[in-house]
Amino acid sequence: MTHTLARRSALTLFGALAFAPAAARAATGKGGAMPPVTIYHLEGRRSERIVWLMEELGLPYRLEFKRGDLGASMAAIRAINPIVPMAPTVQYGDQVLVESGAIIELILERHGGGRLQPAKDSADYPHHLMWMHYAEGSLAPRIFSDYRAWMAAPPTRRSPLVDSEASVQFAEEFLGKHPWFGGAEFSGADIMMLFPLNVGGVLNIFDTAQFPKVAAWKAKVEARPAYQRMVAKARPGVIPGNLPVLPKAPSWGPRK
Ligand SMILES: N[C@@H](CCC(=O)N[C@@H](CS)C(=O)NCC(=O)O)C(=O)O
Repeated sequence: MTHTLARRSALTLFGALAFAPAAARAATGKGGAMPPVTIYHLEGRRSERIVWLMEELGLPYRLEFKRGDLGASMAAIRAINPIVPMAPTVQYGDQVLVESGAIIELILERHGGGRLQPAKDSADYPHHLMWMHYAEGSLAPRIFSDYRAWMAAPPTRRSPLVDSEASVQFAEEFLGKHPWFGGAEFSGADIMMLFPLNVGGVLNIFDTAQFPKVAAWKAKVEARPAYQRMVAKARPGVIPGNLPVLPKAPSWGPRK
């Protein structure tokens, strides 16, 4: 009890609390009433995924961050998640959760009412599930490890291992055959895939000009009203603490 009160008063120190318009409504889904959800957020980071998801579903949430101040936003995360203070950290009822993919799956399974994921027995479901996991399991780690390698010393030949460029090429080829990472319909997989594809392009870890289908898909998802609402609430100004951009996007050409 004391702990809860202390936490609550600490949170009131943070200026940028935002509430979804639907917050007053009871949240129900397949799994019944949703417990209170607080999204601990860093602007421009992966926590945007959860805000976007909740906006797509019209579910209530409390958004916790200090505008333009990564240190203060991080302090709020650390207060409830001191060992792995990561964004997103989500308070779901009395549980503290990390891993954006798992949080998205949880919300969809329990409160999505069948929205934003293909039917389990459909041909699209395996694709949806693969991209849900590919985003953080394969793509993001390669983007960030290649970024670190190129910042330290640009390699002179292509690694025989699967690199960022090949990881994006795989996505490009899928989008040549399907409109969304969820298959025929927009799904949670599209929400998962945007962050690494955005970061990789912005930081010049791959050359966006080589991937026109990814570029067209990105324009389509960013035009969604729920995405725009997320931007207005969760990224209201300049993104603080951006990493330095690589001078030139490495390009080895398509992996055969
Ligand atoms: N796989 C995790 C990654 C979370 C993560 O690393 N988030 C970054 C922000 S985009 C973070 O909190 N970095 C702070 C740090 O690693 O200290 C997820 O998808 O939620």
